[in-house]
Amino acid sequence: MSVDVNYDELLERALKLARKGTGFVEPNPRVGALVIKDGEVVGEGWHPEYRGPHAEVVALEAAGESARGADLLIPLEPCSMDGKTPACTDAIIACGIQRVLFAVPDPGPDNGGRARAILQDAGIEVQQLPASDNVTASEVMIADFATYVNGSLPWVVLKWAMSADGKVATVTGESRWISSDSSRTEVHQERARADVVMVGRATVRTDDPELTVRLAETNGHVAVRAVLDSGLHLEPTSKLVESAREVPTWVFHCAGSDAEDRKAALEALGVIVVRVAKGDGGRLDPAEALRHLRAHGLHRVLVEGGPTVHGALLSGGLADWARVYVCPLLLGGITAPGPVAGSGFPSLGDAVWLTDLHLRVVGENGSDFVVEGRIGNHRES
Ligand code: AOF
Ligand code: ZN
Repeated sequence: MSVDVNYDELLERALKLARKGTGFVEPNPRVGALVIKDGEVVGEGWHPEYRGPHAEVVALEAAGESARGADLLIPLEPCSMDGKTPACTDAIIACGIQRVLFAVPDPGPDNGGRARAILQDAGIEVQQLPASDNVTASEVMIADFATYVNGSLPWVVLKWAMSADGKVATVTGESRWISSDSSRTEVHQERARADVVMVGRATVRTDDPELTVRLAETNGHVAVRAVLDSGLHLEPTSKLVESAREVPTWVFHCAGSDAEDRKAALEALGVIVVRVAKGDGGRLDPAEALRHLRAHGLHRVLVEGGPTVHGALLSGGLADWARVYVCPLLLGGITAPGPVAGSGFPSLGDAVWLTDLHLRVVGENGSDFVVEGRIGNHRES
């Protein structure tokens, strides 16, 4: 049966699905996929989260037996190498897809341009969709990923919880339980998704956090815990150090030879100590610490404070995404800290803006608000 199918409209639908992964999949690309048979969508899916299944696989599973002889439409060329998940080309071939239509070639050095030959060898027709507004929208959708795969830094997510008057602690420094139980569960899910959970040394001193996943499924994944500690003064009695043999714990510092004893003491307890160069104000250069993480295959970093670390990462242009929990309480006090320290951005023209904004309410009773978005330099027009 020959049916007139508007693939550009279907691409728009795939992009809409892809957008559902925003904030959860990066630095991987947002991808949506449709399985189409006789002009009807018989399966659809999207890449739901970092380390989760690729969109193609979700859509093919949704289609089940109907995938045999069907078209698969995706904004991005399918992957053809085993990575965090098996190659999608294998799944496409195994399901009996007849034709693959995609909008944009993969911009990465591993997968870029490989799928066509593999699929064609298996007797599958491959078509790149002709230029259109939705093809351009597909390019925009994967632009961050394209920059990312060819760069050397990990994707950095800043997360904080603050009162409705913008404070992360009271005037006396109490800070632990500002957000609701539901928000805390979300944070554990975010830790389970991250390759690295990072804090500054001041946060270890004040909160003594464990930074492990206790309120969410991990599927066996364990994130590295990283501490930025310019002077290498991390307390050997902190929970992080005490559990360093069970959970990988890395400390970045830029101290000199006077830190040798402290370094040896931490290493004896199982901490990985990494020296990086000095940056602004005699503190460690956070870019070097981040590059070190990426060089070790760690791509998604969740930063859980405190204000000094947030300030340093924002000033250095090193933060990509902010997830802010706004909680319905007021803490007051001019000296109560806000979430971002450092020297600030002197004029409104220098402000850092969040774009691609997402707003939601967390918890069944609507206890906290989440404001999240891409950290950029310009106001979204
Ligand atoms: C995704 N989600 O839905 C699709 C992707 O990081 P890996 O090993 O899971 O694989 C990343 C590669 O897979 C990368 O080249 C990307 O363009 C391709 N497709 N990635 O994260 C998806 N379809
Ligand atoms: Zn894939």
